[in-house]
Amino acid sequence: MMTVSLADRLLAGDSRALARAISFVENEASEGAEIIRRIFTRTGQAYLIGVTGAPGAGKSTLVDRLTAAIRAAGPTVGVVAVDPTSPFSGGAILGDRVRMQAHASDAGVFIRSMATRGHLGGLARATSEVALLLDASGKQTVIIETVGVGQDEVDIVRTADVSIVTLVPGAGDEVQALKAGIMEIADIFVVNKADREGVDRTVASIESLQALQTFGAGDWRPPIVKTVATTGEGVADLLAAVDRFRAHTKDSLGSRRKARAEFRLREILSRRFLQRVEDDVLRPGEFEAYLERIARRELDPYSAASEIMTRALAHQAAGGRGHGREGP
Ligand SMILES: Nc1nc2c(ncn2[C@@H]2O[C@H](COP(=O)(O)OP(=O)(O)OP(=O)(O)O)[C@@H](O)[C@H]2O)c(=O)[nH]1
Ligand SMILES: [Mg+2]
Repeated sequence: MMTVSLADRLLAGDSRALARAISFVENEASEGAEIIRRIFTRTGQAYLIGVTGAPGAGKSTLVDRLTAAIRAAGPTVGVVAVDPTSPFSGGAILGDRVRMQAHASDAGVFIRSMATRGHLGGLARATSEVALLLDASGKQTVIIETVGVGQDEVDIVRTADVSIVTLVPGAGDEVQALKAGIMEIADIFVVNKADREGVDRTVASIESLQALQTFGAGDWRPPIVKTVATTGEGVADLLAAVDRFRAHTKDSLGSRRKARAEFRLREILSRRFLQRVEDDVLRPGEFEAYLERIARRELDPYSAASEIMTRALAHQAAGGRGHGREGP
């Protein structure tokens, strides 16, 4: 089968095979799932760095600098970025071209931007699967850049081996607004655009939120690193913070990866289960009919779910024949 040789070439570090496999995953083609199946047991070698933050915070610029700094230290780097089609980056394609140029002569770097299209859940899955492909292809560090808006993307970053949250000066209100989310996911804070006014106020507002948290003796207290991504200032400090975090969490990496496994498995299971229900258990149009009844308040969603579950189990017990009990 074609995916066998593609997977083999990818595992051998062939970057054209990698690019091809990424396209399958991105397009949600069946070959993508097949390749993931083939390579999965060979993954888990790469250290996964998640970078999130508001649109235009300078994440891509920072990731480029970080990539260069990591390469200078030795390890190979794969980057998967969810670049929204924003006025900052000019969209994924342009973003890719500009970014690849900076590392064009370096075979140890592979950068891929994912276009934001379709549903976010699918994008989050595709992003984490591309990270797997980069890992399988031998990239020792994999950086995932996402815009921290959707829950799915936050989940992806949360389950990286280290999560970097990028803020910018003058984002005091933003810190407040995001506080529940970011305080929970940040292992390292970056205040980028430190060449701008208000850096210290932003640092202080993060610190005041940290003051409300309780840190035990051996607990990691997320450091706050000031950077100017455009010049590279502070990037060495950021890399040092990543290395310190990595050393600090050496023993708990397993539980972090288990959380990632849980996210992955639950996501696949619920998607598959739903697909199965829609394809095999319900007749065409029936799912829609449930939705309409719920919208009209004739049926509550809990009862609808119970009914569908019961029908799915009956369908299973009957050896997968027919459409369960007669529908609504
Ligand atoms: N002054 C200043 N500008 C910066 C700095 N870092 C990035 N920028 C600029 O900010 C703009 C956005 O940078 P990006 O790296 O594309 O930001 P991003 O967070 O990846 O943006 P999206 O992916 O579109 O959300 C660009 O014009 C950068 O040149 C910085 O440290 N200082
Ligand atoms: Mg970007």
